[in-house]
Amino acid sequence: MDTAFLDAAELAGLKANWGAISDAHKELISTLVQNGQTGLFMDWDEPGTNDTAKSAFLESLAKIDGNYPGGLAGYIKNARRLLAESKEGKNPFEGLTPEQPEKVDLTEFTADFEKYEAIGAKQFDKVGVVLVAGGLGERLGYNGIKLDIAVEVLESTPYIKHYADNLLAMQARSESKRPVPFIIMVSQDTGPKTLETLEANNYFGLKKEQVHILKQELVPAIADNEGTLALEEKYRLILKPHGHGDIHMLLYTSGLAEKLQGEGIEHLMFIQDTNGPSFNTLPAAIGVSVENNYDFNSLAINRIPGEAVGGLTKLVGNGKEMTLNVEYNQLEPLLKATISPEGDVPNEQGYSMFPGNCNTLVIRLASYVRILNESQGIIAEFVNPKYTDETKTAFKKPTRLETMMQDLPKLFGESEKVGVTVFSRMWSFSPNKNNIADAAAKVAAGGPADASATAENDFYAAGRARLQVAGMEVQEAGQEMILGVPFTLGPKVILRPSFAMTLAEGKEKISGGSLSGESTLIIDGENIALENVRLSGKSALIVKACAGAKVTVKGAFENDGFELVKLTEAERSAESRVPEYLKIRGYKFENCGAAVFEFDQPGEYTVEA
Ligand code: UGB
Repeated sequence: MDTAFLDAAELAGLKANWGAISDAHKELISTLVQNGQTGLFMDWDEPGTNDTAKSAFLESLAKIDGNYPGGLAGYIKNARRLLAESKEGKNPFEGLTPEQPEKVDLTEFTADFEKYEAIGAKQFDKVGVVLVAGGLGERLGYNGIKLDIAVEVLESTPYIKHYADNLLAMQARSESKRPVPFIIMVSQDTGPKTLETLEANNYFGLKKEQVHILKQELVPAIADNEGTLALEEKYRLILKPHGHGDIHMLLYTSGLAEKLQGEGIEHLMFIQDTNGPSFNTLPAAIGVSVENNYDFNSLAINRIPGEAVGGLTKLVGNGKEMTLNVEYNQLEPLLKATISPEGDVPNEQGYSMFPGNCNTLVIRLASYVRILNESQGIIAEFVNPKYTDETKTAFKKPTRLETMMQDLPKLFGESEKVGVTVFSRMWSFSPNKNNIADAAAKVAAGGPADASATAENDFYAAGRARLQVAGMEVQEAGQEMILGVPFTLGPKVILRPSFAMTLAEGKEKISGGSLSGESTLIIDGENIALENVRLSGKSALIVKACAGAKVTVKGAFENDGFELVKLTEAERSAESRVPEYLKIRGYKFENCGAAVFEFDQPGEYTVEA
């Protein structure tokens, strides 16, 4: 190794410490200096002063170097290229015009919908689920991990349990009964608590071996257009998150994508941490991918103009076309520059011109593995520096490279097929992302709240929809505003995935019956049949049956059910001991006498009111 660089005056301190540095670290320092990073090693203290901080610093550099394909030198090279393009003001969509992507419209529960569900349901043992859960959810302002938040508060089911229940239901329905691989991406912010939750709850009934935890690492912040890595203080880098696109890199570097392919998995479904309805869409979305030969299937909703979800477009021009998500901050400028001088305005139906990205993705594993091998899993990094002025020579604060998981198709060629499947909103997309105050402001501005209360609302709405499709009469109650966020009072319906994963299953198990506007129905168990079940007023019925317990439920039930109770200001305050998952929605339910029937032994039972 050429160590002539050590003779520079500002590296005298480093030179004095050189003898105590390992060969691997020496090599890395030399590479970094060659890549313009002398600043990282300037003014080192004499040996004997701050030695622990020096070794920790070198260890952290080595760790980051090892985690990023191409190492730190690769990261710096990519940063310089992207920063130069950003300085130039290069328009990423130069020469491209947005058109409608290839779409399958499943916003209605038609025969087509059921056809796709039937195809998808046959694939349950060929699907893996990938959950990206490395984000802290700053917009929500929740103190723990988002996976621990309850998706509904009648039984307070955390998101992670709801997802695990769906995996168990998929397994129970597949011929092979093979465990569905569950890949969870965590970060240093979310990793320890995610593991703690899984361990404390016995992996929610999943086998430990089917759960694969991948940890995304932070990346170094960049101080200037030359790609100089930024220091927090001497011997400490500033580190920042690299975005949800890290999942691709981790599935590549861990070898997991290839391993799962070898084990017969054909599709991966990628979901976000707090989008409860994702699994409603899984059977039909897989069916669409299979039937239409999609390598990449983006699940979408009819987007409201201005909504903070990307727009899915087919970009045509420069002799090519590709279907891509145009992120919400880039959509308006693109539309103005091309097809809509007025920008992101509503169409005749009141929707944005392009479907909105739910960031639920179904990817065909064979094409995915090939793309990962070609790209080392580094998917379309971008940089978004905030410059101090229009000369674009300095940043307001250090920036970093980022990636988004929905950008994978940027690496596709002509032979890869990308499509979009549009679902109704309550069925597919109701993320829990905003705190009450921000949610109320969004509602006041005419947009969706994407908050805890609306996520719970839609959870029940999807249950109601399944009952209606099965022929039950369901009266919908009015809405109540809770701290500026709308909540539909009922009926509150939870049909656990153990009971039904497809519409056809619901139809098989439910005949007739009616639910009044404020009633509650919770059904959990594969072999439960509802025969003309009627709930009036606020009545609530809860039936749970273990595997092997066959239960027929009939008749009219009457009781005082559940009461919605709004939290007082004192209860919502930081000092109050009310659980945080209730504070972030502003209400709770009180059980005033729900009828509960639980069967934990196999057998045949009838419940009759
Ligand atoms: N996430 C990670 O796992 N790691 C990270 O470094 C960052 C996030 P956000 P975002 O559904 O409303 C996306 O922050 O990025 C996980 C789409 O880009 O909630 O602003 C995190 O834990 C956008 O097109 O969302 O926007 C969470 O599970 C639109 O679809 C997930 O990534 C939007 O989501 C999303 O992170 C939306």
